[in-house]
Amino acid sequence: MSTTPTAPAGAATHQWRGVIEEYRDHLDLPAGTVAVTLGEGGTPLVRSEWLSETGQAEVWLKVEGQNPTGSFKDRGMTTAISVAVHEGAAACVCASTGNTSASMAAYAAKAGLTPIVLVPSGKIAAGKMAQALVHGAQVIQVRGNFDDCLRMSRGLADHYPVALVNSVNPVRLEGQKTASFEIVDRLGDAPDVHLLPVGNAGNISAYWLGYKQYAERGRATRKPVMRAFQAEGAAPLVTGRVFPDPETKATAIRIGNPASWRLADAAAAESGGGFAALPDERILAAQAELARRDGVFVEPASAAGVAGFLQDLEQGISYAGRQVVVTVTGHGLKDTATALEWFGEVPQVVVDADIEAAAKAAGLV
Ligand code: AN7
Repeated sequence: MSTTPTAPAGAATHQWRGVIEEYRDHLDLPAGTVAVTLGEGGTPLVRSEWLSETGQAEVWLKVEGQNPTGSFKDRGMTTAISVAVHEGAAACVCASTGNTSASMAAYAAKAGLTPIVLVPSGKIAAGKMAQALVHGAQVIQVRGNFDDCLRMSRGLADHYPVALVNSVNPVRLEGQKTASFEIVDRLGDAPDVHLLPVGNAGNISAYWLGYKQYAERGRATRKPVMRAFQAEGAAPLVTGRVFPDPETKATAIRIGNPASWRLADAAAAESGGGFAALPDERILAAQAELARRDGVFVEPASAAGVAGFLQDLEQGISYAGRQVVVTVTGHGLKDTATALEWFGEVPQVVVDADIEAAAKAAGLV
């Protein structure tokens, strides 16, 4: 009999083992599921002095870009791919605005599954496309948006022998809810408020599931208010209506008809929270300011929680004295093209190989 060890024999006991082994007792997975892991989870909770001062609050960033493929998707992909392997799948499929496909491709590679990816043509960031291709995915670009891709992805899984690993697969939420566990384990209890971006709405649903379970199991004494943000051009949860042609520079959340709409509405309602929309300019400004003030470089969509916090303050919503966690969902290196647009023309300071010239260019003299 062969078993797949998830850590080398003799590894230090404090070495993080990935979310399945760290939290298996709290996850609803088939008995005997062997973890396909890249060491996801265990991401930093970084205190933001800038946002704390601005809001007279205690604000923490849950930095999900530190996951193996650079986004929170890895938490749900370790569970989805592990269960797909357990059930005997040979291939897997997902629709994606980029991060799910990057993550699925990596975990499929690790597991020896064939990854098939459906993405909206021309609408995913270059870094994410590179990840999917480099990990060996069959990338199919669809003339349509994410919602079309998801419909096709479901159809392929219905008619062909491929496992669907979008977050409509509940096993994805099992993995993603571990972010709530980590936050409670680190802070000692649930925060007062949790802010995050929302697109297809799997993540807010998973966080809420995690917070509820930890409270039920006595690991937390309370549950946070869940408040989530969309781009104005793709804001179905805010308006209550499908966006047939979603549009935003935050391509990760360019989604007009979220699959987990009902669960997201329930999370907002049960927690006493809600949804708000942001203009792209606010999202991009928050991305830039977060990078400069806190040293945390996130992709545009990932800054929506930060932009939402600032917009709320401007609109008179007070966070004073509250403990607030903001999830920043993915790494800034995923989409350098949009980030460099901050500068218009990218600054090019070129000097001769001369110390004086560098000192002058740097403004030291
Ligand atoms: C960085 O990759 O939907 O509300 O196909 O990549 O759980 O969808 C990505 C979503 C937020 C929204 N931030 O999360 C996909 C995809 C980033 C993201 C979201 C996404 P959900």
